[in-house]
Amino acid sequence: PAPRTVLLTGAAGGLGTLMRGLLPDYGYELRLLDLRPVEGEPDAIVADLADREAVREAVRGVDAIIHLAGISLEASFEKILAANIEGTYHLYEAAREEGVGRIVFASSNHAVGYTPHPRGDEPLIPVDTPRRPDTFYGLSKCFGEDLAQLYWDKHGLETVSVRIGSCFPEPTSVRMLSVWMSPADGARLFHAALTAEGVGHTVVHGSSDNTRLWWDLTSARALGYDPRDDSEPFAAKLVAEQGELDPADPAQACLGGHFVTDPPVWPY
Ligand code: NAI
Ligand code: 15L
Repeated sequence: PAPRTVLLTGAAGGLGTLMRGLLPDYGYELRLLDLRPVEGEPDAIVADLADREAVREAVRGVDAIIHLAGISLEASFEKILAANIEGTYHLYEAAREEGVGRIVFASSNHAVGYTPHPRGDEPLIPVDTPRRPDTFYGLSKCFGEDLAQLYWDKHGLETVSVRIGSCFPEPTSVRMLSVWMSPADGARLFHAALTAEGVGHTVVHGSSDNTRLWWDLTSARALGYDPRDDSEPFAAKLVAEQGELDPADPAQACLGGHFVTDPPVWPY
């Protein structure tokens, strides 16, 4: 049966807030969790993924989980380790112990951020492109995807890992024209990931059907995802302001954009 009660971790964050607004229209009852209180949601569970007891209680009785909680940008290895690596492990353990059947995992383009983006007629980036994390953050998403594979193979716990591009109300850079996922398409993709049958562990690219698309959406469409949006209406203004991407600039040549060149955060 299709999942009805869904735990949304990271519910206070940007994407969590967008999805809290959109997913109830698909018939889901959301249980919310975040480290921070969720505005306007007094019943939301305020807990750290480090707290295994709280995480186990939070997953008890839900049909599925959308796992968004964690550090969403580059940070020190220690912080990424606690929130994204250990935190995701705690969530998977809790889901296994409580018999939750499926997790939709918010992976990221930064798991493969060093992949050069296609130019001209070059082929789209396939979903099985080799891992090329561009940060400790991206590396934690590689870990999450591998954890998901392990829990499928060993425990029969299903996951759809969504390598999200940029999910914000509007694209704000020329790069984002290629990787943008409109919030409405995000909700469509999460709904497809929750309801498609027999996903095992499936990796999909998470974006709208953008004119300037860099990656292949075949595995997402195979779940039943039917994107409706395209960033192109935002293109003229952004290109006029920022210019077209310069492939000779390392910060503009790869899928991960400036994440590949941003100063390291490790604490030297
Ligand atoms: P965000 O930073 O706005 O939200 C993340 C939320 O997780 C925050 O509310 C934070 O309090 C919570 N959190 C952090 N550590 C936690 C912990 N230890 N225990 C419990 N909660 C904790 O990030 P955003 O943009 O909403 O992204 C959500 C997820 O989607 C993240 O996992 C991010 O890596 C992933 N993602 C988002 C993209 C986007 O375009 N928004 C692109 C690619 C991936
Ligand atoms: C991500 O993984 C981040 O969580 C988000 O804030 C954006 O930076 C996005 O990638 C992106 O690549 O634009």
